[in-house]
Amino acid sequence: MSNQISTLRQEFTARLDAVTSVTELEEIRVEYLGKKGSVTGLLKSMKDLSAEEKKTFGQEVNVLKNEVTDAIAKKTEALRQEELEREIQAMPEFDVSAPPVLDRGSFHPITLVQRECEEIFKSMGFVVEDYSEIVTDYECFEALNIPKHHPARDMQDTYYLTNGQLLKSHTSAAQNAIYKKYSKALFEEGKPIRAIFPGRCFRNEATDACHENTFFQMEGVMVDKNISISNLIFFMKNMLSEVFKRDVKVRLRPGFFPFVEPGFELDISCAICGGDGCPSCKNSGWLELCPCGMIHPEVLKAGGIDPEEYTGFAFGLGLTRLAMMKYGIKDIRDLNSGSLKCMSQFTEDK
Ligand code: FA5
Repeated sequence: MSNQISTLRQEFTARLDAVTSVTELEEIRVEYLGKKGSVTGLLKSMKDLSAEEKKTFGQEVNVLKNEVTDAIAKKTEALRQEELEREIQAMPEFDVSAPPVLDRGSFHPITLVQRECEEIFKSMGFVVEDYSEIVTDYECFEALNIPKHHPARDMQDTYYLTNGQLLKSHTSAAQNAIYKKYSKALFEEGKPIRAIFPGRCFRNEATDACHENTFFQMEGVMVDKNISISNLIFFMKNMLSEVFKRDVKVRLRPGFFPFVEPGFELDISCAICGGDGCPSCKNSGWLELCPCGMIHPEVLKAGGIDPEEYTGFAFGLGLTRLAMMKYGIKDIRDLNSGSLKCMSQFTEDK
């Protein structure tokens, strides 16, 4: 019995030394440790032995089994390392002066849509503002009539820093700063506040074909004397027909946001399915694109503007969704994929 074990051990050691590839090694593993393997065979043969023999022989076979298992694991690691080194040796040396593989880069579809919207709003007298991605709770919620523990916060759970600041969940977080920045010119020179502020937003979101945890919005506000809902509808219609260069089907329905009164949801007929329903629009045929409304008096007050004298509208355009609709991108997650194959299709000289 012991002879059988030492013969097998010698034979295995010789076979292992001769192995040169992971594939060969796998064959050996099956030959020795597989269901019909030699070591497994020895274990099976124990059933015919006496209790005393089983004890000593069993121990010896188990020692052999462990040796074989360890030796195969070590050899696997060594072979993998050798293969890696061979691959590294075979790699061409990196040449900094070599011409780029791609002829040229391309703008991201969101950048293209953002720039287009900026041009349209600039032509209507709006200024373009930039704002921080990290904001305070006051800017993101309190100044927008969303006090602590307000249920509207649930819809916009975001990522918090240890100092209490947060990654902004919507571009509305810049509204307060914009009112404060431009109200002097409004009061002293009668210049209406007309500003758009595109930006990246973050939400703790379960992602799907039309929801991302990182996406872009473009906020717009206009404040002056006698601003009404008609002004809001006029600007929205103009912007959409300019972006799509054709008539697009939109619908306006009531929507609740604590920072506007009244508030609306502006939906666009899904350009992917033509309104029939698909995963990109959650099978409804419509995609929520641009909620909007008349700025709530409390929000104007927080921005230092008297709501008795001035009124205004605000909108929060979903830029990422607009890019999807404009370019027929079925899944929003492709936009953050970093895939050149996907993104380079949108190359435009801008
Ligand atoms: C807001 O964020 C409000 N701040 C918009 C607003 C501004 C209302 C001013 C009134 C006045 P909402 O959560 O619905 O609202 O988001 C606005 C738009 O951003 C949506 O219609 C959609 O187009 C886009 N959006 C929202 N969440 C996501 C997401 N997870 N992924 C991609 N786009 C999103």
